[in-house]
This record gives sequence, structure tokens and C-alpha cells, in this order.
Amino acid sequence: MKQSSFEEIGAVLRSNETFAVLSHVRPDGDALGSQLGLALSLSKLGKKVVVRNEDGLLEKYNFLPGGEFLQTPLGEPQDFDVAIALDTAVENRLGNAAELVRSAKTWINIDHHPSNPRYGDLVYIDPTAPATGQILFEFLTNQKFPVTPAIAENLYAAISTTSCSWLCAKSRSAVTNPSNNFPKTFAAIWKRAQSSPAKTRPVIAPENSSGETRSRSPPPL
Ligand SMILES: [Mn+2]
Repeated sequence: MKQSSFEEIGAVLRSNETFAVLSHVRPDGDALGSQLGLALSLSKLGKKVVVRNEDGLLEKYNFLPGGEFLQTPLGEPQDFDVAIALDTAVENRLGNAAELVRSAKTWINIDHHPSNPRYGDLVYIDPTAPATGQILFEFLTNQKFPVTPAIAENLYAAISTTSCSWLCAKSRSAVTNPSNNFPKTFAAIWKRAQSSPAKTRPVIAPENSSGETRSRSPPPL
């Protein structure tokens, strides 16, 4: 499937009413933060949104705003206008969550893994993005969809917990490649998330840390 534009995806989101937002089994911060960030934005627009992940919300991500949206166990098959797969390079990694929303009329696939075979009806793959959360922030901003502090918090968590090797490589390439907008986007999300109440700003341990916790630090500029 060819690359869709933000405009095309935005039009489909605006013109439909019921959504299932999915990501991969054994979710990481990018999967969960992306799911909740997009779901909260759609819900702000008055859409009916279900967030499903076969493994649910991992305990260490309990702090994510809107975490209670995440459905598990998954429940019965249900009809949706649109199903959205986030951060999921291979379709079968959507697990049981995908089987229960098979009847969705339109499938949207948004991801940053270069190996993604571009399944779905509308596809947006950006392998230069360090996280799916960054693509979503750019999309929501570009399409003037709601980005509340709670939404920014989720997208910030998505980016800041993405694997260090990937993030660091992207950060480095950002220094030498002026077209890489990672530092600017990360700073913008940080700023937006900062306006949320302090209690929703927790300490995040990077996925690959060896047990040591690090508090959030300002974005690299
Ligand atoms: Mn990811």
C-alpha cells in the first residue's frame, strides 16, 4: 500500500464515528503511549473509541493518563468503522485484539519500523521517526487534532521509553541531518506535557535501564 498523507488519514478519522485503537502484544512504552495518546485525542473530538491490547496495561505504565481506557480482557467481537494499528510491524503481533475487530471497514497502519510490510487501507510508515509517538504528535499537530497535556504526556512517554539504541542513533543523526525533526518535536511534546498537573508527571525508567530509575530530563537540544 502506498504512503497516505496526514490529510487523507485525518479525513478518515474526522468522517467516521467508532474506532478501535490497537498495538502489539507484549507492549512497550511506545505502543501503549501511542494507543492512549491517539485514543484520548479522538475521544476529545467526540468519537467512540475502544483501546485494546491483548496484554493490557503493564503495571509500570499505570501512570499513563487514560490508562483506564485500555480494555482487557478483550471482550466480544465488535463492529467498528475504523481499526488503527500503531507501532506494530507485523500484523499478527496485534494478537487476539485484531481478531475481535476484523469487521472494521477501514484499517489504518501507522508505524516507524522499516520492516513494516504496509498492511491496511491507509498506511503511514516513517522509518526516520524514533517512535510511533513522534509520528502521532506530528500528525495531531498537522491536522489540528486535540493535543491536551494528558495526550502529550502519553506521547512523551512513548518517545522517551523507546529503545535507547534507536533513540540515541536518531538523536545523533539529528545533529548531522537538519531534516531530522526529532529534537524539535521532542522539545515541543515536553513543553506541552509540562503544563499537566505535577502528580501526572512520574519518573520513567528507560526500557533498557538496568534497574536504575532516572527522572525525566529536559529534551536534548
Ligand atoms: Mn516503537
